[in-house]
Amino acid sequence: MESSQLKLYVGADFVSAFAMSAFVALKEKQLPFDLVTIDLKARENYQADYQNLSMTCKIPTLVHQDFALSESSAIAEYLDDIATETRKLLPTDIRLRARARQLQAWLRSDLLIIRRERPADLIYFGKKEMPLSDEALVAVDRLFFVADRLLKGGADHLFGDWSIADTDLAIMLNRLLANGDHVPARLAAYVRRQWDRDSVRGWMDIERVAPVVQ
Ligand SMILES: N[C@@H](CCC(=O)N[C@@H](CS)C(=O)NCC(=O)O)C(=O)O
Repeated sequence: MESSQLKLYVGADFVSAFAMSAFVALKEKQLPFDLVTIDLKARENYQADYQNLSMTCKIPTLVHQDFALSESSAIAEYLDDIATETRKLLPTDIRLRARARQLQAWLRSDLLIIRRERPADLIYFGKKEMPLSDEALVAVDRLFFVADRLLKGGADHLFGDWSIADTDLAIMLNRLLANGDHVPARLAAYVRRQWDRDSVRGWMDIERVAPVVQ
């Protein structure tokens, strides 16, 4: 495919879990792309130019030639559709692919309390001293149950070969692990394996400026 016109719009702070997922997807597909930053604090994402691209005013947005697409999981599916010659981001087996989509949808629509109490920026800029609330602990238990059920004993990945759902799950688990919260050893090892991937290292290696604490 002709990928020279791929652009990925991400937040200028490079902390969004969704931007990371789209970035990792492009890297795993080995597609060259330009990274374009949007200053979310300056509300650049609400300016007309970006709204016209994204519709939703959210990052990430992928631009491919004259087509713009937001929503990180939709971006991964689109990349699999346009670049068939490189590694698949989602499993090829119909049921495993459905399961991967189930997990992706759940991670994006539920567990908001974990996202609130353990925001992704702590992965880069240090810990939150606040203990998890009782409500968050219930969500954490459910997260561990789902992860434990899907990650078969001894398996490196959720669905046989690596898939983008591995990155999405590892990001959610790393909100806890990076903060020093308890994560079962097997799941902690899984997160570290995911963090060892070149695609994830590529994201982690981006230079970030820590926010000024007021
Ligand atoms: N479900 C979307 C979530 C995207 C999202 O919430 N992006 C946040 C950054 S983490 C954003 O653009 N926030 C800016 C704003 O709402 O003003 C996805 O998976 O891409």
